[in-house]
Amino acid sequence: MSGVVGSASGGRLGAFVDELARAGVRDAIVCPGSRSTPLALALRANPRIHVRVLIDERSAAFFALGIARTTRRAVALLATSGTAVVNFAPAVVEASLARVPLVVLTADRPDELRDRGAPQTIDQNRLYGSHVKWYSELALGDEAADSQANARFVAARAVATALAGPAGPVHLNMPLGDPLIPHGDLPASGRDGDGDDAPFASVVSGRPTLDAAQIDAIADALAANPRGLIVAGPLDDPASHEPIARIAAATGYPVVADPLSGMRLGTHDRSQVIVHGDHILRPGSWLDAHVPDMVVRFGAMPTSKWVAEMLRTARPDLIVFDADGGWRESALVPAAFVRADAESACEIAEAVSLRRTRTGAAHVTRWTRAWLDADAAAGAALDAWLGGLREPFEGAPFRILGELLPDGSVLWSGNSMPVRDMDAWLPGGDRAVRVLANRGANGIDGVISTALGSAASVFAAGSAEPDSGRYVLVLGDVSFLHDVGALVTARLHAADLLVIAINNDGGGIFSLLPQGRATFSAVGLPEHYEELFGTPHGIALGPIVEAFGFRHRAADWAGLSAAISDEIGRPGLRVIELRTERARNAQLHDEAAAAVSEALTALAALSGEAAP
Ligand SMILES: Cc1ncc(C[n+]2csc(CCOP(=O)(O)OP(=O)(O)O)c2C)c(N)n1
Ligand SMILES: [Mg+2]
Repeated sequence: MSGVVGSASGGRLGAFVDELARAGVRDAIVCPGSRSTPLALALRANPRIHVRVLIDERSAAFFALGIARTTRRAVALLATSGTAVVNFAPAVVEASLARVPLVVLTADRPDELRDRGAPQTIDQNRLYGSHVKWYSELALGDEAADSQANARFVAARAVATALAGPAGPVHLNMPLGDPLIPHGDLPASGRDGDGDDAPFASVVSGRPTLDAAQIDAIADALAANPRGLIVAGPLDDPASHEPIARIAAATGYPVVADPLSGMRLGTHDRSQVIVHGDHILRPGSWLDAHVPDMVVRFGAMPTSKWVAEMLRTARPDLIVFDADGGWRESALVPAAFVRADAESACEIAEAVSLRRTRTGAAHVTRWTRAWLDADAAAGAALDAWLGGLREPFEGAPFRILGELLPDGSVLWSGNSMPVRDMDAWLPGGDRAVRVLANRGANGIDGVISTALGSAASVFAAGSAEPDSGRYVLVLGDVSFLHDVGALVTARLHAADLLVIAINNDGGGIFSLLPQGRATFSAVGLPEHYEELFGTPHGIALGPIVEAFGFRHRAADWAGLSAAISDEIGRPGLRVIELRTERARNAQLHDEAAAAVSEALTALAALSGEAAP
């Protein structure tokens, strides 16, 4: 056995890390610490794993999440014992709910030093609770001859478990005894130098498929309901584009496409894609005349609250496709969950197509056209309204980016208003733009760190997508300040990321929610609105960004498009700041919604009853 690291045996640690690499891990984010030394060295010694060292575990974990999201590979994440481990928690939770594969490695004290007042020792046992798919302790201090095999087995299982659908985080807590520093060589990178690349343990598993009778039953239901709708929610899976488009084509169902569904932008068939679902599904005379009898959902629950609202009031027959066995249906209406992969979904489309051809039914019906007309009318109303605007509007960056982003770009949105504005304003198009957000737990934390990790993975081996190197993030000021530590992360690991910060001096979303300022005024407590929700901070972003050595640029309304166009594709981290005003922003959102509502009402009056 070549190479020894401390008493914890480099052979076993080397084997463990080598097996991570054999299972496909290419990136490791390492946070410095003493207890984790042997693992840090073992990761660093493996030539197939790109190690990045970040000092803030909270930011580091989101950075790892960003890489894993972007490359669709499991990323290893290492921290020393103590509170360092707890700082991973927000990103672990997001990874769990957003189905992102992370292998979390936490160094711990050996058993005899736990719960005895030893320094930097906390209870790390199952620390992330139900938010990880698998937890195990891996003690590598045992000198037994077969423990290399065990180390490899655990590494293989950790990566396979993180990747298996639904993907998610796994946690290995690793007690490491003294001495922690290496004596002798660093761990060997191969399995005792034999050059063999085969994983020690691997998984062979079947596709989730349906039999002919199951396909027929679903096809019968779809063919019998011409007034149907496909709702494509957040789903970052290029393999889903074709089945969704094919089911749409076969049924005539319009596809209400969440910006995070991947269906809005790309080269797939978008002929039935509805971009302005967030506007069209709002209560009104148009929707009253177009209530669907059947809804087929793909992906997570959509960003727009109006979809769930529609499901609750219309109670259509609901079919939810989720090959990974999820139960995501928060509208609480009766639903059938279909565990079918893309190929089975295409077979369903084929079966529906046959039925419609047999009965002579058209595929694109009056119903389909009515939705497409509404989408066009909503788009035209929004463009006309925006075109006449002489003051900054928070939705505008997404309209601009939809036009400007080239093939292979990645667009990230922060939570709160940016993701909602993206839903309302990001247009469709044929450029392959990947659109992402941390919508697992909708946190406003770690947003910049995640996008930095995503942008840094341009350099990672094996990125699954064509990559233009154009990474853009749009987020709010509170989210920016929450993750200001990401600027340290950006100093340590350069990434080409354009950040567009919408600075409305606080949480603008609350002005649009029921606890908005008007409600507080109505009960005579207007000052508490600002204190509890508005949270004005008066902090200028420019000096902060510049203090870390990055480029900051304030954009006025007239120059916004030119500023974005100018900054897209430049190297390094850049921040464009757009100043807006929260109360005025709420009014502008109402105005835009009214413009669409007016256009849709006119359309409803014109077309009358929209029978298929
Ligand atoms: C970690 C976390 N803390 C708190 C919240 C609750 N929250 C949702 S939106 C928001 C305000 C966000 O403000 P900003 O980022 O400026 O976006 P804006 O609302 O102005 O668009 C807060 C505090 C959250 N979602 N996540
Ligand atoms: Mg804000």
